[in-house]
Amino acid sequence: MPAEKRTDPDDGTAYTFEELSAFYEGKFKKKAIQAYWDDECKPKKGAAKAKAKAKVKVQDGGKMGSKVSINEGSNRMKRTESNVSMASDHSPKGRRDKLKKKANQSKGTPNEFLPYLLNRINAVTLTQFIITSTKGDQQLAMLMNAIQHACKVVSNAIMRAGPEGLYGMAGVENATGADVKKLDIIANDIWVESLERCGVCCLLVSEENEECIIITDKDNRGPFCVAFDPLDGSSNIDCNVSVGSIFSVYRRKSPSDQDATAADILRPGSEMIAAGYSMYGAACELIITYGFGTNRFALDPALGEFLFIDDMKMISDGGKKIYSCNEGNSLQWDPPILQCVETFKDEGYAARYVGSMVSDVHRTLLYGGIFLYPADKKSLKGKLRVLYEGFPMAMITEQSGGVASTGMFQGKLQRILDVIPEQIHDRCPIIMGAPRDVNAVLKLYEK
Ligand code: AHM
Ligand code: MG
Repeated sequence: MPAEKRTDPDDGTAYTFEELSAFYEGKFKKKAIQAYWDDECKPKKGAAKAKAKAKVKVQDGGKMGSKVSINEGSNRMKRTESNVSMASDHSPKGRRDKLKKKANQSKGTPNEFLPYLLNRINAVTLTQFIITSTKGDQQLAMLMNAIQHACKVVSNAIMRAGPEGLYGMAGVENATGADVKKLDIIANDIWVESLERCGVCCLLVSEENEECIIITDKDNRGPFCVAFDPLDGSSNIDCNVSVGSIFSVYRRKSPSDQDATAADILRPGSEMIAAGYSMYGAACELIITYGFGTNRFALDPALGEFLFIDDMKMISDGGKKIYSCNEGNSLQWDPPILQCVETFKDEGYAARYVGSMVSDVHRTLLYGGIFLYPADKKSLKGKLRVLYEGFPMAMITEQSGGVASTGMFQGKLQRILDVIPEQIHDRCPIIMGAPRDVNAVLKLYEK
């Protein structure tokens, strides 16, 4: 026998008790739904209506600022506007709040679909962010778009690496003497091709190329010099552990009618106009700074778009107590580094080390603590490269509220961004993260 149906006066449709319960589940108490059914789903009037309303549960009231009520008006879900705070600026966060408010006021969308709207349609895409944040500088917008495109293509190559036979060594060495993997070469081709084709670069420096790539075609170049590590964390590529791409951007100083030279990029990190990194992890993320804070985006694979997540701000008290370094090198370290790591251990710090700079710094920015790749007795300049590892990560760390120092380097304690590289593949020691922890290391050096 078919189950009995009763007409819900809200929309004039007949429902079984199960259907009605499923619909109102989570919005009303079970008892209220049963009473409503037993009462033949009659519209509530006067005192009865007030009683029914009292049973109504405010749905998501604080967060979204909206209410649903049973038998109020002709809509199944009627929202009443309440105060929703809205940022007045045009930051991605402010824009998202604005869109949230708009979605909240929309008459037609049932509340249960709002999360879908907020996360997808109303999310600020990286493309929108690039257009607004570059403030009419079309060339910079072209560049940032080429960078986001390169990151998407590299991310896709990494995801397909297993089935397509892209793991393993390529059988050559790169500019800094490291063994090159197949994916290193693919990622480099993707970055070089994307940046050359966008038409706004005049000089590129890649970890994989010994010399600068100078763009000589005057009709297909622009003011930007870009240094990048197309796939950082090579040792992790073949075991599917997070790797990344890192980049820094300078505006050339030499006249635009001449070919750019290495001097256009051998400048302190403080002169960069933008920097960022992409992390190819369980999710693909892209972190960007123009020197006015740091913005974090995640790639939505279904849409093929990076969507804004949040501003990146380090936890003010230093966050989690984590130290991150390759302790296998400790026999080569100088006394202050040895001592600080021992102190961290004494103070109950946890050790975390992925071995991919992007992942280790990303975690440090989000959770707190300190990341170190210091100089040692064997490598007086450390391991990591200034232009496409140290500088961009230092700019992002500082813009997120952290500190980025070389420690004792070339006879003095230096801010990483003040280093002046002499060669495009120069290296420098790296100590970066929460002020609480980096300053503790610097104090040991000062002693
Ligand atoms: P790579 O650019 O050849 O991949 O080397 C850089 C990487 C960094 O991502 C990471 O912080 C460091 O090398 C790890 O080095 P180690 O294996 O000596 O700990
Ligand atoms: Mg690298």
